[in-house]
Amino acid sequence: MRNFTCVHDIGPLSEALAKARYVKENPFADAELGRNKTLLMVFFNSSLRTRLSTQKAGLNLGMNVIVLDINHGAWKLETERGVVMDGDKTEHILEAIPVMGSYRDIIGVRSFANFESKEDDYNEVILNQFIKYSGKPVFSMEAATRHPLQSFADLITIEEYKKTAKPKIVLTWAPHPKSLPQAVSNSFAEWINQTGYELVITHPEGYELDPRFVGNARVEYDQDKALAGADFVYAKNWSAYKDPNYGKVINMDRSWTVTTEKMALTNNAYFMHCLPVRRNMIVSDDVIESPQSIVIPEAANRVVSAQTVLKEILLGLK
Ligand code: AN0
Ligand code: CP
Repeated sequence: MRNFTCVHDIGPLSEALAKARYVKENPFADAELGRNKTLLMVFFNSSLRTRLSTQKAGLNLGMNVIVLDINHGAWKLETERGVVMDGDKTEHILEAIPVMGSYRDIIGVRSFANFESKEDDYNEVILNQFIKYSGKPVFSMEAATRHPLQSFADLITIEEYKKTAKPKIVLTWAPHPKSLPQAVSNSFAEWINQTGYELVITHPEGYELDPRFVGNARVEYDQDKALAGADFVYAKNWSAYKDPNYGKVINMDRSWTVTTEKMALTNNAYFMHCLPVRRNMIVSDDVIESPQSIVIPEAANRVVSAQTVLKEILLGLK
């Protein structure tokens, strides 16, 4: 594997999950693989889990790790070609990317949708410039449309907790005061759609996701109906995808918050969320603190997904 930006880069999921299990059971088996190889992690946006788990994954593989926060300490970057740079941007991304490329062997990039142009966001303009101009393998640490390291960790977690061969998984929208990307939800749907598990996506009208990610999942506008019989409830907020409201919060209906009453409709489902989560907006204190909440093991599996991906990229360098 050279680049990792979506589910299709990892190969057959059964094999990827077997590799992840091996990594989880033998975290230091490949401590020589990354010797003298440098991992550079570039963040255009904040992070707690991705920052720590991906560094830990690189260190477990014996890599040297460098982290750069573009907006704290680096020069402000212009990303559009042809702009007269007489404003606050000091450096162009077209120089910055190959310079960064010259300092490392593998690069991870976090660059959220900025909601200024749906076309640029959905064409992954920033991530693709890294792929095109850095000359080195690139992996996504959440880009504009997907968060594949998260989805891989989510699926590893579902495999660990599922009680039936084909669990019912419900992705539910929940309210949030600020505009959030669709990336986590898009990506979750994209990965679960590859498994053959039952996927139901529920949200208020107006929050329809890009049909390319929804795929064959069932869309249900009644959250209670969607939750009936669920084995896993995956909560997430996202802003509107559909025009003319792209990137906007169009309602904050708190009747969509995942509460004990909502969880009672399910088949004693496990509760999942990628974190960070706003309590009592997305999920009640009671639900996130309940024994059915698996958000902490889910976050712990971020090391496993990152290490599995980095290992595959390192093997591809040989
Ligand atoms: C981000 C999002 O919704 O995409 C990152 C989640 C992993 N969340 C926030 O910005 C709060
Ligand atoms: N889930 C996740 O990616 O968290 P961070 O934004 O803290 O990295």
